[in-house]
Amino acid sequence: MAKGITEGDGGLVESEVKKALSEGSEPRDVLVNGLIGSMSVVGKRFGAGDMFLPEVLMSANAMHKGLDIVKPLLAESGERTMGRIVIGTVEGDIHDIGKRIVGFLLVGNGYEVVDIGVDIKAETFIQSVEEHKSVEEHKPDVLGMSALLTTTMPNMKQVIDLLKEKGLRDKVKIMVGGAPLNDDFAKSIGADGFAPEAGSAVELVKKLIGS
Ligand code: B1M
Repeated sequence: MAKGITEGDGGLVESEVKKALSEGSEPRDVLVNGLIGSMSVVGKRFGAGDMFLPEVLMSANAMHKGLDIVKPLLAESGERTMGRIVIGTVEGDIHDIGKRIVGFLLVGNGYEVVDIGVDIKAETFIQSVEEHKSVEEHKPDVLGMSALLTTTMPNMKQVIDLLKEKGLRDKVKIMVGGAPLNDDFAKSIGADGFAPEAGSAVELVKKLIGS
């Protein structure tokens, strides 16, 4: 799996994921230790200048081949809907791997997840919270925002400020995440919580909506 992801070979990732599952590995284990673990190697190499953007993109695409297999299995293991989470990556930011993983784990833990995509404008996040005015009628218990760029982090505050302006802030809990964020930043923008990785995002949601 690691070889497939680091070399951007989606076919290899797909066959290794299937093999691991058929040999009895748990979908969550394949996700966390196989796919996420391998992608973090790519992240480190990219950060160290040992990999370049086109290669990283190929790795990301290869990882998605594995995610697509694991996602429905995580969904199956969820027993019931414990709450609805709308999740998206903020405006100007197209990173979606981490956000998708957070979504998959939430689904696997019984939550309904509506992933509204990447490069999402503040107004679109707001529409998802407004009752009866939602673009897709998905009024959430938790609004999750992801940002991977220091330059797009401030766009999270824009969303929260707009919610306040429209008198909607108390209608939804807000969770933020993404590698450049931390607790202090989350507090400073008025979010209800920050999750450093997908597992803690599930725990945070449980805490926020008491489920
Ligand atoms: Co980009 N990129 N990238 N990139 N990229 C980073 C983030 C960067 C740190 C790389 C570096 O320089 N070392 C850097 C940001 C620097 C900064 O702002 N400080 C960077 C840059 C600069 C850029 C571009 C500007 C590069 C360019 O064009 N010159 C460009 C920006 C495009 C844009 O968004 N407008 C860009 C583009 C890309 C690709 C398209 C090539 C690709 C994204 C593909 C995709 O997502 N479909 C990409 C990738 C893959 C990366 C790295 C290598 C890996 C990110 C990733 O997927 N990690 C990244 C370097 C790195 O992280 N070391 C980098 C794996 C993922 C599982 O982890 O996303 O952290 P992560 O998610 C975790 C947690 O953060 C948390 O849980 C997840 C799972 O545990 N989490 C949440 C995330 N969201 C959450 C939401 C929550 C809760 C938890 O609640 C709502």
